[in-house]
This record gives sequence, C-alpha cells and structure tokens, in this order.
Amino acid sequence: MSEQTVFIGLGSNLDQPVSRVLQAIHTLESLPDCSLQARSSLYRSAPMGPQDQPDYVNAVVQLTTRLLPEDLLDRLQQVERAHGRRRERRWGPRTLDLDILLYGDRDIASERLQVPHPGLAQRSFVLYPLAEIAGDLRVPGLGRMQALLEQCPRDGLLRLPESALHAG
Ligand code: A4P
Ligand code: MG
Repeated sequence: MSEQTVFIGLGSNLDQPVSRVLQAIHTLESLPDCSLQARSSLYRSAPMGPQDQPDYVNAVVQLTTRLLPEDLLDRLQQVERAHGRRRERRWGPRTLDLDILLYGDRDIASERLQVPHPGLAQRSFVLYPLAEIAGDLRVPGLGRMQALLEQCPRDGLLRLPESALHAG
C-alpha cells in the first residue's frame, strides 16, 4: 500500500473540548503507519444543528498513512471510543468526532465511508481550518480551496490564539 495524504477533521463540545482536541491530535500522531504532517489552529463555533448544546471546538490535521481507508476509520473510531464517545442523536453533543475529510484524491462511497466528507464545502468549521494548512488544495469533485472559501461565509467561526490553548 502506497503512502497517502489524508486530512482528518476533529470536533468536540463536551468535557473540556480544547484539551480534548489537543490530546486527540497527539493520539493521531502516534497511530501505527501514520505520520502527522500539519495541524491547523483550533477554532470555536456555534453548533450546527440542535442549538441546545455547547459551542464546538474544531481543528484539521494532515497525516500521511499507509492504512487503507476503512482501516483508518476503524482506528479513528477506536480513538473516539477511548474519549467516551457514545453515538446518540444526529448532530448532538459529543466528546470527540473524527471525520476523514479527504483521502488522497480518492472518491469513496461505501456503506461505512463517504470521502470527500459530505458537507465539507458548506461547513465553515471544516473548510477554514483545512484551508489554513492546505490553501492550495484541489478538492476532488469540488474544485479549488480558494473558490470554496469564497462560497462559504465564516459564520462567526473564531480562531483561538495559541496562547489561549494551555490556559485551562
Ligand atoms: N462515515 C461516513 N463517511 C465518513 C467519513 N468520511 N469519516 C460514517 C468518518 N465517518 C464517516 O458517524 C456516523 C457514521 O458515519 C460512522 O459510523 C461512519 O461509518 P458519526 O460521527 O457517529 O455521525 P453522527 O454524529 O451520527 O452524524 P454526522 O452527520 O456524521 O455528524 P457530523 O456531520 O459529524 O456533525 N457544529 C459545529 N460547530 N462543529 C462540529 O464539529 N459537528 C456535528 C456533528 C454537529 N454540529 C457541529 C459539529
Ligand atoms: Mg463523524
């Protein structure tokens, strides 16, 4: 299996989301056959979906991996479970959500996986962190990053300064 560049979206809105997302990035860094290439800043935003839940913290990381897409998904779901993730209502609050945004230039539509991740181009909390680390990217089936950004309002998305991340 050749090495692929993948982008993973992280999201959390329960139990100290900032430190949780930072911890999860460390965990991703140490997955077998994976190597961390870049991470975005952390971003805060109002929830998409039900409004009776806390704000979210999101980030995107770039990895290279030799894992096949479904093996990578298995690993990510293990990490979600280790963070006490329970699958409850759709778009409901969660300790940790890990989504495969892009897997090389592959287009995947299987029972377990849709890549590019659906909604990637509409979600400012995915698109802006992705653009921060991959501004020149061409998204398979969707086109250039810069064009996608022009179509996607920031919608109150707030980039957290690095100095705020370790303040507790
Ligand atoms: N799955 C399919 N494709 C993928 C992929 N590319 N990456 C399948 C990861 N998983 C993928 O996932 C359900 C199934 O999706 C998995 O078993 C996998 O086989 P889930 O994480 O349990 O999904 P869910 O919560 O039931 O729904 P959904 O639509 O995936 O939730 P989202 O889209 O992840 O949205 N607001 C803000 N501001 N920031 C957020 O991060 N996140 C959500 C959750 C809602 N509102 C938010 C945010
Ligand atoms: Mg998910």
